[in-house]
Amino acid sequence: MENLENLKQQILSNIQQAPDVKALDEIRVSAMGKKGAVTELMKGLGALPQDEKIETGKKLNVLKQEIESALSARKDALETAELNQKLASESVDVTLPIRPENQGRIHPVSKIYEEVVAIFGQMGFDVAEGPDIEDQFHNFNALNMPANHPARQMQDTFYLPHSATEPFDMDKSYVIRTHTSGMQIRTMEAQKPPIRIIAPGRTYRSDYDATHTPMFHQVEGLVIDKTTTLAHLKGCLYDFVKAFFELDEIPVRYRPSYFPFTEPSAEMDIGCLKTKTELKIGAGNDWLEILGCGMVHPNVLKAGGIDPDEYQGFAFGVGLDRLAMLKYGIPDLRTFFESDVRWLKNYGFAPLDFSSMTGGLSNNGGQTR
Ligand code: 2NM
Repeated sequence: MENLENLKQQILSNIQQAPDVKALDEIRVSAMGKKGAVTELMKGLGALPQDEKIETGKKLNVLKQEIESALSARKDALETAELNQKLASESVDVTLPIRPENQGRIHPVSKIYEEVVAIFGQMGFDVAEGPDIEDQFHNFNALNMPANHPARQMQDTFYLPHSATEPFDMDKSYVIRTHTSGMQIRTMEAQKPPIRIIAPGRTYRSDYDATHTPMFHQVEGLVIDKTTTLAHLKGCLYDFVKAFFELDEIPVRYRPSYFPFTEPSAEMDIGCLKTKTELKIGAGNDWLEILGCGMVHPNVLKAGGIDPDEYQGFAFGVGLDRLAMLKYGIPDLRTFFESDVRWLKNYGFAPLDFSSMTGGLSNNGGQTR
């Protein structure tokens, strides 16, 4: 039985030295497989005399158990080592600074939002943010648009069911706001003049083409005091466009217009030069519509709980997405909301370049956007 001891030493030593799980399995087969060394010895038992058969059989069984436990211990050790190696090679050092080319980007609309808030913030406006879901009073009635008012049909409104159990009734239903004007009403309800706020946010209308998306962004403004006039409106909006386009002078003009919530109402254009390939703002013989505005209608003041004989004010509304297209030369509005990271890499902004009136509005920290 010296042979058996040698065989055991040989197999156990092979097991100890197996470099990986695959080699270990080959050792197992060569010892315990159908034609393995130990299996062959088991087969040979039958030819032995009875007493030797029992003796050798016991030894072989002990040997098999020893081999099996050595195999299993080695397998555990190899698997643990493999896993550790894999974990080590795939580990990420989260404390490393990010590569600039992999850094996230700020969406152009977010950038414009910050810019507009910075400009009006410096003029002393507060920011009023509110719900995307509005009741009909704040979205329409209070804005001088009673039920059946033609302007209510003009707007391609998205209606929400008022109740899951009652039959659908358009006049009782909620809407997702078609403009942020509801916030102007909420502000009038909540505080006494003087009021000086902007209401930025998401707005929704059922419309989709190169210049319209069903969700878009707006900033509306409202100023109310005892002596607020159209001259204040003009001065405020002129300062805004100059600051926004970062120009010392811009030609502007006001065209008469119509909104149910203002009287008189106007649209503001800025001077520009349109060529086949370029749009240059602040010079040239062309005009570009930039925003809508007017003096708040007495009915709107009344709806907000403000006495129109004592107070008056101006309001305006501007589309942020359109401003982003103009300022940063982005041709198709639909691409704004496709969540394409390549688009964002091209048109987005570095995260830490905050817009401010002193630090630079569209400043990019020297990085290309
Ligand atoms: C615009 C154009 C003109 C506007 C009016 C009001 C309110 F609530 F004060 F009456 N909010 N926003 C307004 C006025 C909005 O958007 C093109």
